[in-house]
Amino acid sequence: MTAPGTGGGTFITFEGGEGAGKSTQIRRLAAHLRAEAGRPVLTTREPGGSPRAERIREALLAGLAKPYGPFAEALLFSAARIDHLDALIRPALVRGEIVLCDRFADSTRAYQGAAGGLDPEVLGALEGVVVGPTRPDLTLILDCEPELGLARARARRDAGSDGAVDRFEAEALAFHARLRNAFLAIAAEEPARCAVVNAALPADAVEAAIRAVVAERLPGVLPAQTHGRSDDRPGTEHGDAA
Ligand code: Z5A
Repeated sequence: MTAPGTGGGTFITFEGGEGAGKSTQIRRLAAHLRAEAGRPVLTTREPGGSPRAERIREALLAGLAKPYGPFAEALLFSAARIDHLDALIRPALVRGEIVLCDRFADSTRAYQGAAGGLDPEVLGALEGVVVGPTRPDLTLILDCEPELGLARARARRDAGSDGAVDRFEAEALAFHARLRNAFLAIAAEEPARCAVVNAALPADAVEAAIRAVVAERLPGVLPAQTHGRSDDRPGTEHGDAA
């Protein structure tokens, strides 16, 4: 069940477009797993996760690499990923923990590859070098219309203190449509690893769907009888980056 390169741990990634609900659902699944799975759960995110990778995140989301093109951006995302894997993800997996990561290598394929125009062969080679054997056991692709995700992200921004639109959110709708198709294509190419979840549904329904997928695909992780919704309380096992 556990993928090679993940030690004794379990590596689950969340992917999808902006505002699809990845952060929301990671919090909910983490709370549930902490209550039910009996193993430590680490939540983290990309770009970022480790202190050095978080510094690269700031530069990327501020758009500092954009003028250099998608290959330079892919290299910077990769540099952040190397540190994140070495400093946080691999040690946690070796300790036997469940790692829930908000975005991972599929985001590079979708954003810098399919939507950004970078050659898939170049990206594939880069991913092989950067990720090596540490592949996710399960990737949940949260899918919804880009208009809906962007509206959610906008509403969250309007309601909060952070009014900044980041480098990727500012792209045209056609870019976000290409992204959606790219994530769906990844799921179609790798059905054993990926599961598409309808993220347009209310958050409780999305949570129930995710629990069902986790129970079915990773039966050793989540007891099958505990599908239902959690109370969304945040976990406290680690200083969560996501
Ligand atoms: N990027 C890249 O280009 N290449 C790479 O290799 C990697 C990343 C790793 C990271 O931004 C950016 O980096 C990202 C891709 C690029 N592009 N952008 N922008 P980020 O981490 O800041 O943002 P994000 O990953 O796109 O996440 P997000 O915008 O924060 O969205 P989310 O986590 O999917 O959604 P959320 O925060 O859970 O929910 C958004 C709002 O909707 C919030 O108010 C929720 O309460 C609400 N919500 C959530 N679910 C629902 C449902 N089901 N119904 C109604 N409302 C909901």
